[in-house]
Amino acid sequence: MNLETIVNLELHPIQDSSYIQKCKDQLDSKGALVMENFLNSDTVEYLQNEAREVRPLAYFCHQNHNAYLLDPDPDFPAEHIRNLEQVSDKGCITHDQVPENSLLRTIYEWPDFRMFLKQVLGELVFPYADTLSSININYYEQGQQLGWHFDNASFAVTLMLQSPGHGGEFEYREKVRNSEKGDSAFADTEAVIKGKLKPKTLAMGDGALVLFRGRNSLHRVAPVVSDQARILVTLNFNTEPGIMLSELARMAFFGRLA
Ligand SMILES: O=C(O)CCC(=O)C(=O)O
Ligand SMILES: [Fe+2]
Repeated sequence: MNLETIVNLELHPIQDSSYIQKCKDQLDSKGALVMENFLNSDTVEYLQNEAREVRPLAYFCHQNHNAYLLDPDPDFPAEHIRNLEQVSDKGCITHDQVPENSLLRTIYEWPDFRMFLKQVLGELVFPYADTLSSININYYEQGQQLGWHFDNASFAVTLMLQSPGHGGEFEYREKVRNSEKGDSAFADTEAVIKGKLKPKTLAMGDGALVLFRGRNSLHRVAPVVSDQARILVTLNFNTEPGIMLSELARMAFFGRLA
């Protein structure tokens, strides 16, 4: 399979050092990089069909969590922003359920793509050592959402396969906290979640590749309103080899460990 026919290398010359630098500058200054039409339209159509075919295998989870993705802190009341519960519910197809010959695997394993990520992120990228976590297809169906949170991981790499008709926007506010300095930023976190500080919306069309730094940016996927699901692939990497996703996270998101 020729990668030139899968991704739009004319628009996104990911092997070109000046293009790589431009992407890095954008990610470093904005905390997010949206590469619209990264996938060619035939690839989008192929992957949408594939995602619809495997949809019956998806595990749908429903979780309550706080914005910090930590166990509740008993020093604060339940309604304090430290502990205030957010709701997340979505379906997920795991790496082992992605068809063997899927173009998602081709892209994920493509050495030039890995090299591009490594240079733009300034971090090493390795696949997960467990069988479930490297490539995930996520379905947000009518009424489903991802609650406000800060990521544990320092970066996320996603491919938008099908944007929802209504709702399902990716909303965020950059640099709310400084986790490296142990700053939880309760006041601003509460202001965003309670609607007093307005978030931005990150627009992403079908076929967009998105790089996002979510550790200090508060973000969510708003509830999907239309009956057209939001289908988004997460391409998951570690900065070290041999790492598995925690058992707690695998049970929560996939309903099984292997
Ligand atoms: O669905 C998305 O666009 C982002 C998902 C996300 O924020 C996450 O998985 O932590
Ligand atoms: Fe996130």
